[in-house]
Amino acid sequence: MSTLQIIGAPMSNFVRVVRMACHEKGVGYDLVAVRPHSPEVKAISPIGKIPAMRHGDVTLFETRAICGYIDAVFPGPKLIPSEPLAAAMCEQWMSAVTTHVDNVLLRQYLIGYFFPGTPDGSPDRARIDAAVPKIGPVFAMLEVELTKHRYLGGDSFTLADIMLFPLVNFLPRAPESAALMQASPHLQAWFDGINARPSAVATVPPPPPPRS
Ligand SMILES: N[C@@H](CCC(=O)N[C@@H](CS)C(=O)NCC(=O)O)C(=O)O
Repeated sequence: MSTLQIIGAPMSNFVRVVRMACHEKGVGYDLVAVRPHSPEVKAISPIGKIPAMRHGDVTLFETRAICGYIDAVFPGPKLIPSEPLAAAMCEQWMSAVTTHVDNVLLRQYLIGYFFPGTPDGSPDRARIDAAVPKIGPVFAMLEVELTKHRYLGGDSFTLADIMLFPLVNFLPRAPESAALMQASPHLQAWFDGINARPSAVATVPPPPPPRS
């Protein structure tokens, strides 16, 4: 069978999702560690975002589509449940994570610290201050869910948990989100459990760029 290629830089939370899915399934892959909009990515994705995937003649972009393909094509534990309600819960949380949680916590908030775009590289206070009121409700939503269930949407580990995990991994690195993380014991316990899985250990991203 052709080698699976996962294309994208390992510090990307979405690339880590796809890599963790491979490790959970026991699927070997080659990582092509390139940045967004590089020729390798643009050859597959018209949008240029990472990850992209190549498997023989099959090429895909978009994390959910790549993970769905890997889950369906390869043997190993199912990451997307087949029982209808469990599948819907998994889809619900994946959608909430990729459209809302990622947008508020990473794109609106953390980027203000890690990729501020300021002349001296200092945190983008205007961006951070605008985002801070929005991050508390996201933490509260996750804490409520993980108080009700051991995992997102139920009591079994699924792709929804993988989708959220790499993002939560970044949260202790900025002060406001670190404080909220400490105040969210169920989210912290969920994180610690997944952080100990071999799929998480095998895909630890390189350190973020230094902050001034
Ligand atoms: N909807 C895409 C989002 C992927 C995404 O935003 N990737 C980021 C890196 S984590 C990226 O490529 N950013 C470059 C850009 O937005 O141009 C997916 O689910 O794969």
